[in-house]
Amino acid sequence: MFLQDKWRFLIVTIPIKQIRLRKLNMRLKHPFTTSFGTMQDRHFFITEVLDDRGNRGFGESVAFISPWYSEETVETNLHVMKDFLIPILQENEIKHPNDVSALFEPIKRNLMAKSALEGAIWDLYAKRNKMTLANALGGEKKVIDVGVSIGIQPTVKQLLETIEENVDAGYKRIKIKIKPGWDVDVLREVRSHFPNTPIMADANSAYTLADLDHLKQLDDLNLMMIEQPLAHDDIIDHATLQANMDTPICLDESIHSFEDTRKAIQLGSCKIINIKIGRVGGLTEAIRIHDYCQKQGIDVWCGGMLEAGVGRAHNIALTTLSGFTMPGDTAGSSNYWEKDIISPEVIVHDGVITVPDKPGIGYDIDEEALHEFTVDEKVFQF
Ligand code: OSB
Ligand code: MG
Repeated sequence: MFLQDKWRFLIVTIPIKQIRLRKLNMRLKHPFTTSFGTMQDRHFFITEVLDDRGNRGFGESVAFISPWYSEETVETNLHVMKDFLIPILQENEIKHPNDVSALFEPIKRNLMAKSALEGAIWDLYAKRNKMTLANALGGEKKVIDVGVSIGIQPTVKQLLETIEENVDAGYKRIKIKIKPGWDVDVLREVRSHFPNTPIMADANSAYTLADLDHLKQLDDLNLMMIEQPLAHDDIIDHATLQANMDTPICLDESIHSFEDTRKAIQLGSCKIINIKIGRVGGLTEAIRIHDYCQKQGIDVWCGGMLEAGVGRAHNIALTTLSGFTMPGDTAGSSNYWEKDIISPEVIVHDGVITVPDKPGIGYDIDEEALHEFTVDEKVFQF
Protein backbone atom coordinates (compact mmCIF):
# COMPACT_ATOMS: atom_id res chain seq x y z
CA MET A 1 0.00 0.00 0.00
CA PHE A 2 2.71 2.45 1.09
CA LEU A 3 4.89 1.54 -1.87
CA GLN A 4 2.01 2.00 -4.27
CA ASP A 5 1.25 5.46 -2.84
CA LYS A 6 4.88 6.43 -3.03
CA TRP A 7 5.15 5.51 -6.71
CA ARG A 8 1.74 6.74 -7.67
CA PHE A 9 3.04 10.01 -9.16
CA LEU A 10 5.16 7.97 -11.59
CA ILE A 11 2.18 6.23 -13.14
CA VAL A 12 1.45 8.36 -16.17
CA THR A 13 -1.98 8.03 -17.67
CA ILE A 14 -3.19 9.17 -21.09
CA PRO A 15 -6.02 11.55 -20.15
CA ILE A 16 -8.51 11.35 -23.01
CA LYS A 17 -10.82 14.37 -23.14
CA GLN A 18 -12.77 13.65 -26.29
CA ILE A 19 -13.17 11.19 -29.15
CA ARG A 20 -14.41 12.29 -32.56
CA LEU A 21 -15.60 9.84 -35.20
CA ARG A 22 -15.65 11.18 -38.74
CA LYS A 23 -17.25 9.14 -41.47
CA LEU A 24 -15.56 9.83 -44.79
CA ASN A 25 -16.38 9.04 -48.38
CA MET A 26 -13.50 9.13 -50.87
CA ARG A 27 -13.51 8.00 -54.48
CA LEU A 28 -10.64 5.84 -55.72
CA LYS A 29 -9.05 7.06 -58.97
CA HIS A 30 -9.65 3.63 -60.48
CA PRO A 31 -12.09 0.87 -59.54
CA PHE A 32 -10.33 -1.97 -57.68
CA THR A 33 -11.42 -5.52 -58.54
CA THR A 34 -10.68 -8.64 -56.51
CA SER A 35 -12.15 -12.14 -56.65
CA PHE A 36 -14.89 -10.93 -54.26
CA GLY A 37 -15.99 -7.80 -56.13
CA THR A 38 -15.24 -4.29 -57.37
CA MET A 39 -15.01 -1.13 -55.29
CA GLN A 40 -14.50 2.50 -56.10
CA ASP A 41 -16.21 4.52 -53.37
CA ARG A 42 -14.28 4.10 -50.15
CA HIS A 43 -16.36 4.75 -47.01
CA PHE A 44 -14.54 4.58 -43.67
CA PHE A 45 -14.06 6.18 -40.25
CA ILE A 46 -11.27 8.48 -39.17
CA THR A 47 -10.99 8.36 -35.37
CA GLU A 48 -9.54 11.29 -33.42
CA VAL A 49 -8.57 11.13 -29.74
CA LEU A 50 -7.90 14.42 -27.94
CA ASP A 51 -5.88 14.75 -24.70
CA ASP A 52 -5.69 17.41 -21.95
CA ARG A 53 -2.91 19.31 -23.75
CA GLY A 54 -4.62 19.56 -27.13
CA ASN A 55 -2.67 16.70 -28.74
CA ARG A 56 -4.69 14.84 -31.36
CA GLY A 57 -4.17 11.17 -32.19
CA PHE A 58 -5.61 9.75 -35.42
CA GLY A 59 -6.69 6.30 -36.52
CA GLU A 60 -8.52 4.85 -39.51
CA SER A 61 -10.94 1.95 -39.75
CA VAL A 62 -10.32 -0.27 -42.76
CA ALA A 63 -13.70 -2.03 -42.93
CA PHE A 64 -15.56 -1.81 -46.23
CA ILE A 65 -19.17 -0.84 -46.87
CA SER A 66 -20.10 -4.53 -47.44
CA PRO A 67 -18.90 -7.59 -45.48
CA TRP A 68 -17.10 -9.21 -48.41
CA TYR A 69 -13.54 -9.25 -47.07
CA SER A 70 -14.50 -9.96 -43.46
CA GLU A 71 -17.74 -9.73 -41.47
CA GLU A 72 -17.17 -6.10 -40.44
CA THR A 73 -18.69 -3.11 -42.25
CA VAL A 74 -18.61 0.67 -41.85
CA GLU A 75 -21.95 0.52 -40.03
CA THR A 76 -20.94 -2.30 -37.67
CA ASN A 77 -17.82 -0.23 -36.88
CA LEU A 78 -20.01 2.68 -35.79
CA HIS A 79 -22.30 0.50 -33.68
CA VAL A 80 -19.44 -1.25 -31.92
CA MET A 81 -17.32 1.86 -31.35
CA LYS A 82 -20.24 3.99 -30.14
CA ASP A 83 -22.07 1.45 -28.00
CA PHE A 84 -19.26 -0.73 -26.65
CA LEU A 85 -15.67 0.40 -27.20
CA ILE A 86 -15.89 4.13 -26.48
CA PRO A 87 -17.82 3.48 -23.22
CA ILE A 88 -14.98 1.15 -22.16
CA LEU A 89 -12.47 3.94 -22.82
CA GLN A 90 -14.65 6.42 -20.91
CA GLU A 91 -14.77 4.15 -17.88
CA ASN A 92 -11.12 3.10 -17.67
CA GLU A 93 -7.76 4.72 -17.18
CA ILE A 94 -5.22 4.03 -19.92
CA LYS A 95 -1.58 4.05 -18.94
CA HIS A 96 -0.17 2.74 -22.19
CA PRO A 97 -1.60 1.93 -25.65
CA ASN A 98 -0.83 -1.73 -24.95
CA ASP A 99 -3.62 -1.62 -22.34
CA VAL A 100 -6.29 -0.93 -24.94
CA SER A 101 -6.52 -4.37 -26.55
CA ALA A 102 -6.77 -5.96 -23.08
CA LEU A 103 -9.59 -3.57 -22.13
CA PHE A 104 -11.40 -4.43 -25.38
CA GLU A 105 -11.08 -8.17 -24.83
CA PRO A 106 -14.61 -8.74 -23.42
CA ILE A 107 -15.94 -7.59 -26.80
CA LYS A 108 -15.60 -10.46 -29.26
CA ARG A 109 -13.98 -9.85 -32.67
CA ASN A 110 -14.91 -6.52 -34.32
CA LEU A 111 -11.17 -6.21 -34.84
CA MET A 112 -11.22 -3.31 -37.31
CA ALA A 113 -13.38 -1.21 -34.98
CA LYS A 114 -10.98 -1.93 -32.10
CA SER A 115 -7.96 -1.16 -34.23
CA ALA A 116 -9.34 2.23 -35.35
CA LEU A 117 -9.52 3.42 -31.73
CA GLU A 118 -6.33 1.71 -30.54
CA GLY A 119 -4.41 3.24 -33.46
CA ALA A 120 -5.51 6.77 -32.56
CA ILE A 121 -4.38 6.15 -28.96
CA TRP A 122 -0.98 4.91 -30.18
CA ASP A 123 -0.58 8.09 -32.27
CA LEU A 124 -1.62 10.23 -29.31
CA TYR A 125 0.82 8.40 -27.01
CA ALA A 126 3.70 8.95 -29.45
CA LYS A 127 2.84 12.65 -29.82
CA ARG A 128 2.62 13.13 -26.03
CA ASN A 129 6.09 11.61 -25.76
CA LYS A 130 7.39 13.61 -28.75
CA MET A 131 8.50 10.50 -30.57
CA THR A 132 7.64 9.00 -33.93
CA LEU A 133 4.99 6.29 -33.96
CA ALA A 134 7.59 4.05 -35.63
CA ASN A 135 9.98 4.46 -32.68
CA ALA A 136 7.13 4.06 -30.17
CA LEU A 137 6.39 0.68 -31.79
CA GLY A 138 10.07 -0.32 -31.67
CA GLY A 139 10.76 0.23 -35.38
CA GLU A 140 14.10 1.51 -36.55
CA LYS A 141 14.13 1.40 -40.36
CA LYS A 142 14.48 4.84 -41.97
CA VAL A 143 13.18 3.67 -45.34
CA ILE A 144 10.78 0.86 -46.17
CA ASP A 145 10.41 -1.20 -49.35
CA VAL A 146 7.01 -1.26 -50.98
CA GLY A 147 5.23 -3.16 -53.71
CA VAL A 148 1.95 -2.60 -55.47
CA SER A 149 -1.27 -4.62 -55.65
CA ILE A 150 -2.94 -4.68 -59.06
CA GLY A 151 -6.64 -5.51 -59.28
CA ILE A 152 -8.20 -7.79 -61.87
CA GLN A 153 -8.11 -5.93 -65.21
CA PRO A 154 -10.59 -6.04 -68.11
CA THR A 155 -7.91 -7.44 -70.45
CA VAL A 156 -4.47 -9.05 -70.23
CA LYS A 157 -3.14 -6.17 -72.34
CA GLN A 158 -4.29 -3.66 -69.71
CA LEU A 159 -2.75 -5.78 -66.97
CA LEU A 160 0.60 -5.88 -68.77
CA GLU A 161 0.52 -2.10 -69.26
CA THR A 162 -0.30 -1.48 -65.61
CA ILE A 163 2.49 -3.80 -64.51
CA GLU A 164 4.93 -2.02 -66.79
CA GLU A 165 4.01 1.40 -65.34
CA ASN A 166 4.56 0.14 -61.82
CA VAL A 167 7.81 -1.67 -62.64
CA ASP A 168 9.05 1.55 -64.27
CA ALA A 169 8.01 3.51 -61.16
CA GLY A 170 10.37 1.26 -59.18
CA TYR A 171 7.94 -0.78 -57.08
CA LYS A 172 9.82 -3.67 -55.46
CA ARG A 173 7.28 -6.35 -56.27
CA ILE A 174 4.07 -6.71 -58.20
CA LYS A 175 1.02 -8.42 -56.70
CA ILE A 176 -1.61 -9.62 -59.13
CA LYS A 177 -5.14 -10.41 -58.08
CA ILE A 178 -6.39 -13.74 -59.41
CA LYS A 179 -9.67 -15.69 -59.50
CA PRO A 180 -10.88 -18.79 -61.37
CA GLY A 181 -10.70 -17.92 -65.06
CA TRP A 182 -8.07 -15.21 -64.47
CA ASP A 183 -5.12 -17.11 -63.08
CA VAL A 184 -2.61 -19.60 -64.52
CA ASP A 185 -2.78 -18.49 -68.18
CA VAL A 186 -2.70 -14.80 -67.23
CA LEU A 187 0.26 -15.29 -64.88
CA ARG A 188 2.10 -17.31 -67.51
CA GLU A 189 1.70 -14.42 -69.93
CA VAL A 190 2.84 -11.95 -67.27
CA ARG A 191 5.88 -14.05 -66.44
CA SER A 192 6.93 -14.29 -70.07
CA HIS A 193 6.85 -10.47 -70.37
CA PHE A 194 8.55 -9.88 -67.00
CA PRO A 195 10.97 -12.78 -66.52
CA ASN A 196 12.89 -11.22 -63.60
CA THR A 197 10.30 -9.13 -61.74
CA PRO A 198 9.33 -10.27 -58.23
CA ILE A 199 5.71 -11.31 -58.77
CA MET A 200 3.08 -12.77 -56.44
CA ALA A 201 -0.62 -13.61 -56.73
CA ASP A 202 -3.53 -12.95 -54.33
CA ALA A 203 -6.69 -15.08 -54.69
CA ASN A 204 -8.73 -13.61 -51.80
CA SER A 205 -9.99 -17.11 -50.94
CA ALA A 206 -11.42 -17.93 -54.38
CA TYR A 207 -10.37 -21.62 -54.52
CA THR A 208 -10.89 -24.94 -52.77
CA LEU A 209 -8.75 -28.08 -52.49
CA ALA A 210 -10.58 -29.38 -55.58
CA ASP A 211 -8.39 -26.87 -57.48
CA LEU A 212 -5.15 -28.39 -56.18
CA ASP A 213 -3.92 -29.70 -59.54
CA HIS A 214 -4.82 -26.41 -61.21
CA LEU A 215 -2.99 -24.34 -58.59
CA LYS A 216 0.08 -26.60 -58.71
CA GLN A 217 0.76 -25.25 -62.22
CA LEU A 218 1.79 -21.99 -60.55
CA ASP A 219 4.90 -23.77 -59.25
CA ASP A 220 6.51 -23.33 -62.70
CA LEU A 221 6.22 -19.52 -62.60
CA ASN A 222 8.70 -18.65 -59.85
CA LEU A 223 6.17 -16.62 -57.85
CA MET A 224 7.27 -15.14 -54.50
CA MET A 225 4.08 -16.53 -52.97
CA ILE A 226 0.38 -17.12 -53.43
CA GLU A 227 -1.77 -15.21 -50.94
CA GLN A 228 -4.93 -16.69 -49.39
CA PRO A 229 -5.83 -19.23 -52.10
CA LEU A 230 -8.45 -21.07 -49.97
CA ALA A 231 -11.35 -20.16 -47.68
CA HIS A 232 -11.21 -17.00 -45.57
CA ASP A 233 -11.59 -19.01 -42.35
CA ASP A 234 -9.38 -21.99 -43.19
CA ILE A 235 -5.98 -23.09 -41.94
CA ILE A 236 -6.43 -26.87 -42.36
CA ASP A 237 -6.84 -27.16 -46.13
CA HIS A 238 -4.10 -24.57 -46.59
CA ALA A 239 -1.74 -26.98 -44.79
CA THR A 240 -2.65 -29.71 -47.28
CA LEU A 241 -2.17 -27.35 -50.19
CA GLN A 242 1.18 -26.11 -48.89
CA ALA A 243 2.37 -29.71 -48.47
CA ASN A 244 1.60 -30.26 -52.17
CA MET A 245 2.96 -27.00 -53.59
CA ASP A 246 6.45 -25.48 -53.82
CA THR A 247 5.18 -21.90 -54.08
CA PRO A 248 5.06 -20.43 -50.58
CA ILE A 249 1.54 -19.78 -49.27
CA CYS A 250 0.92 -16.47 -47.52
CA LEU A 251 -2.13 -16.12 -45.28
CA ASP A 252 -4.19 -12.91 -45.15
CA GLU A 253 -7.93 -13.38 -44.35
CA SER A 254 -7.35 -16.44 -42.11
CA ILE A 255 -5.14 -14.65 -39.56
CA HIS A 256 -6.87 -12.51 -36.91
CA SER A 257 -4.54 -12.89 -33.94
CA PHE A 258 -1.31 -14.13 -32.45
CA GLU A 259 -3.11 -17.41 -31.65
CA ASP A 260 -4.19 -17.88 -35.28
CA THR A 261 -0.60 -17.23 -36.32
CA ARG A 262 0.84 -19.74 -33.89
CA LYS A 263 -1.60 -22.44 -35.02
CA ALA A 264 -1.13 -21.77 -38.76
CA ILE A 265 2.65 -21.99 -38.44
CA GLN A 266 2.43 -25.12 -36.30
CA LEU A 267 0.19 -26.80 -38.91
CA GLY A 268 2.36 -25.71 -41.84
CA SER A 269 -0.53 -23.78 -43.39
CA CYS A 270 1.75 -21.03 -44.71
CA LYS A 271 5.36 -19.89 -44.99
CA ILE A 272 4.63 -16.15 -44.99
CA ILE A 273 2.13 -13.91 -43.18
CA ASN A 274 0.50 -10.73 -44.40
CA ILE A 275 -0.08 -8.55 -41.32
CA LYS A 276 -2.90 -6.02 -41.59
CA ILE A 277 -3.29 -3.87 -38.50
CA GLY A 278 -7.09 -3.67 -38.78
CA ARG A 279 -7.55 -7.39 -39.42
CA VAL A 280 -5.73 -8.33 -36.20
CA GLY A 281 -7.36 -5.75 -33.91
CA GLY A 282 -4.58 -3.18 -33.75
CA LEU A 283 -0.89 -2.40 -33.48
CA THR A 284 -0.27 -4.22 -30.21
CA GLU A 285 -1.47 -7.54 -31.65
CA ALA A 286 0.32 -6.83 -34.95
CA ILE A 287 3.61 -6.46 -33.04
CA ARG A 288 3.00 -9.71 -31.12
CA ILE A 289 2.50 -11.53 -34.43
CA HIS A 290 5.59 -9.87 -35.90
CA ASP A 291 7.74 -10.82 -32.90
CA TYR A 292 6.58 -14.43 -32.95
CA CYS A 293 7.13 -14.81 -36.72
CA GLN A 294 10.59 -13.30 -36.40
CA LYS A 295 11.49 -15.90 -33.75
CA GLN A 296 10.07 -18.68 -35.92
CA GLY A 297 11.89 -17.50 -39.06
CA ILE A 298 8.64 -16.70 -40.87
CA ASP A 299 8.72 -13.68 -43.22
CA VAL A 300 6.01 -11.06 -42.73
CA TRP A 301 4.93 -8.03 -44.73
CA CYS A 302 2.34 -5.33 -44.20
CA GLY A 303 -0.85 -5.64 -46.22
CA GLY A 304 -3.13 -2.85 -47.35
CA MET A 305 -6.87 -2.13 -47.37
CA LEU A 306 -6.99 0.76 -49.86
CA GLU A 307 -6.36 3.14 -46.97
CA ALA A 308 -6.42 6.90 -46.94
CA GLY A 309 -3.41 8.75 -45.54
CA VAL A 310 -3.92 8.05 -41.84
CA GLY A 311 -4.12 4.29 -42.30
CA ARG A 312 -1.23 4.44 -44.73
CA ALA A 313 0.89 6.28 -42.13
CA HIS A 314 0.13 3.58 -39.53
CA ASN A 315 1.19 0.89 -42.02
CA ILE A 316 4.46 2.72 -42.69
CA ALA A 317 5.23 3.00 -38.97
CA LEU A 318 4.58 -0.72 -38.41
CA THR A 319 6.70 -1.71 -41.40
CA THR A 320 9.78 -0.10 -39.77
CA LEU A 321 10.00 -3.16 -37.47
CA SER A 322 12.90 -5.37 -38.53
CA GLY A 323 10.85 -8.53 -39.12
CA PHE A 324 8.99 -6.93 -42.04
CA THR A 325 11.40 -8.52 -44.48
CA MET A 326 9.27 -8.34 -47.64
CA PRO A 327 7.84 -5.32 -49.51
CA GLY A 328 4.32 -4.39 -48.35
CA ASP A 329 1.21 -3.14 -50.18
CA THR A 330 1.52 0.47 -48.94
CA ALA A 331 1.86 2.17 -52.33
CA GLY A 332 1.98 5.95 -52.74
CA SER A 333 -1.14 8.09 -52.11
CA SER A 334 -1.36 9.09 -55.77
CA ASN A 335 -1.88 5.45 -56.82
CA TYR A 336 -5.27 5.62 -55.11
CA TRP A 337 -6.39 9.25 -54.62
CA GLU A 338 -6.61 12.53 -56.52
CA LYS A 339 -6.10 14.14 -53.14
CA ASP A 340 -5.22 12.41 -49.85
CA ILE A 341 -6.13 13.64 -46.34
CA ILE A 342 -2.54 13.99 -45.12
CA SER A 343 0.18 16.49 -45.90
CA PRO A 344 2.57 15.71 -47.38
CA GLU A 345 1.04 12.71 -49.15
CA VAL A 346 2.81 9.33 -49.06
CA ILE A 347 5.44 9.43 -51.76
CA VAL A 348 7.23 6.40 -53.21
CA HIS A 349 10.63 6.88 -54.87
CA ASP A 350 12.33 3.90 -56.50
CA GLY A 351 10.10 1.55 -54.52
CA VAL A 352 10.87 3.00 -51.10
CA ILE A 353 9.13 5.33 -48.68
CA THR A 354 11.25 7.54 -46.43
CA VAL A 355 9.79 7.22 -42.95
CA PRO A 356 8.72 10.64 -41.62
CA ASP A 357 10.56 11.92 -38.52
CA LYS A 358 7.86 14.13 -37.00
CA PRO A 359 6.10 12.91 -33.82
CA GLY A 360 3.25 10.40 -34.04
CA ILE A 361 2.16 9.22 -37.48
CA GLY A 362 4.54 11.86 -38.88
CA TYR A 363 2.18 13.42 -41.40
CA ASP A 364 -0.07 16.45 -40.82
CA ILE A 365 -3.78 16.14 -41.36
CA ASP A 366 -4.92 18.18 -44.38
CA GLU A 367 -7.84 19.77 -42.51
CA GLU A 368 -9.42 21.07 -45.69
CA ALA A 369 -9.39 17.66 -47.37
CA LEU A 370 -10.60 15.97 -44.18
CA HIS A 371 -13.51 18.40 -44.04
CA GLU A 372 -14.27 17.96 -47.73
CA PHE A 373 -14.58 14.17 -47.48
CA THR A 374 -16.44 14.04 -44.15
CA VAL A 375 -20.10 13.06 -44.52
CA ASP A 376 -20.97 12.56 -40.83
CA GLU A 377 -19.45 13.27 -37.45
CA LYS A 378 -20.03 12.21 -33.84
CA VAL A 379 -18.32 13.58 -30.74
CA PHE A 380 -17.96 11.81 -27.38
CA GLN A 381 -16.89 13.82 -24.31
CA PHE A 382 -14.92 12.22 -21.49
O1 OSB B 1 -6.41 -8.95 -50.03
O2 OSB B 1 -4.81 -7.65 -49.69
C1 OSB B 1 -5.99 -7.82 -50.01
C2 OSB B 1 -7.57 -4.56 -51.16
C3 OSB B 1 -8.82 -4.69 -50.60
C4 OSB B 1 -9.14 -5.82 -49.88
C5 OSB B 1 -8.20 -6.83 -49.73
C6 OSB B 1 -6.94 -6.70 -50.28
C7 OSB B 1 -6.64 -5.56 -51.03
C8 OSB B 1 -5.38 -5.37 -51.71
C9 OSB B 1 -4.94 -3.96 -51.99
O3 OSB B 1 -4.68 -6.26 -52.14
C10 OSB B 1 -3.98 -3.45 -51.00
C11 OSB B 1 -3.76 -1.96 -51.13
O4 OSB B 1 -3.24 -1.55 -52.16
O5 OSB B 1 -4.12 -1.23 -50.19
MG1 MG C 1 -4.93 -10.31 -49.59
